[in-house]
Amino acid sequence: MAAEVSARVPMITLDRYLRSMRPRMDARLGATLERIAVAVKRISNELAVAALRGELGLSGEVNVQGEKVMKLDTWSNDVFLDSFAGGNPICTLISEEIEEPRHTEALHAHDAYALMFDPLDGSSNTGVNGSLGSIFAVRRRKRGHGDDIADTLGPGTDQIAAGYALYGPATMLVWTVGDGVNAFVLEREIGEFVLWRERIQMPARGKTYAVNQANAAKWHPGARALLDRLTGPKDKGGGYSLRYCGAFVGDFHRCLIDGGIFLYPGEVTSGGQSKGKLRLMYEVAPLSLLAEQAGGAGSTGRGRVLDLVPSTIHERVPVYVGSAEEVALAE
Ligand code: AFP
Repeated sequence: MAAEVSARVPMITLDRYLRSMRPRMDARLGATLERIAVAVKRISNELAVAALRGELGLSGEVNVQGEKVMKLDTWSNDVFLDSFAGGNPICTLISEEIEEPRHTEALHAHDAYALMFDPLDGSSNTGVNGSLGSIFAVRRRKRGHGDDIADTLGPGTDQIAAGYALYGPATMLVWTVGDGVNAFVLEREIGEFVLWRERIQMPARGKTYAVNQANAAKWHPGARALLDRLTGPKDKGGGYSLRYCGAFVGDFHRCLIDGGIFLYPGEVTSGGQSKGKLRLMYEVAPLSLLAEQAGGAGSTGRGRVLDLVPSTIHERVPVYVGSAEEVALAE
């Protein structure tokens, strides 16, 4: 009896997909996504063997945010920096792990880009083989290149691309260039990202919420009221289940596929301000763009995330992101 052929035909690889988008998309943006894909493959491979190579644990450094840096944070950051060391079209790199932006000269000022990224999101999960991610966004340098980056500090609507890698049982690359959200899975046998779903639509409502509930006593009362509502009786709009993995990417991905909400409310300070933990430019704004592109929403609790203008590259904000209904309820 003839052997069954189980390979999926056709297999749409990332480069093939990007080539098919060329009439609609700037080729340099496509090249940027391909370079990100290579960085993600390198990180994915390293994460798979890091425990055996003794690469887990703290590096002994503290980053610009005052957080203890894991060895794999530094390594993943170096992979991203290395992938874009040649400049063109990316002439500015902004990372969670470096205080100041890195610049190279752009060959073409009219399409010089800035890339902002969190190279290893959820890095406290490294020691327990939990979900991890990388998050990125691309913005156009409106004034060409140079170290005055005021032109990249616009609202999140300025992002021309955003996405994330999820290092879970499978490595996924999920991205948008402002025309829907597409997800690719790393097919390890051929070493290529292969299309899994295109134009993903987030359910308008989900059944789960993701939050570090242990912080509830420090939140704004409005955030606690939201929690009461989500955990209250089903016939009063509650009945949600809690799912929290400690990596923004992992929790967001669940919302993207199954619906629901991720929230990291601000802590109320002595001055009455709501102080967020997650970073606007390379965590909250990119995932909010993906949420909107998939029919969901991203809010600070007081307004649309994508309308927020950062005052610094490492600014932190409260966030409520996910299905449209739950985010509207949060607001
Ligand atoms: P790192 O990227 O520094 O590892 O931080 C993880 C994170 O920013 C985000 O991915 C999680 O959702 C959130 O922090 C977890 O924070 P808590 O540990 O306070 O719940």
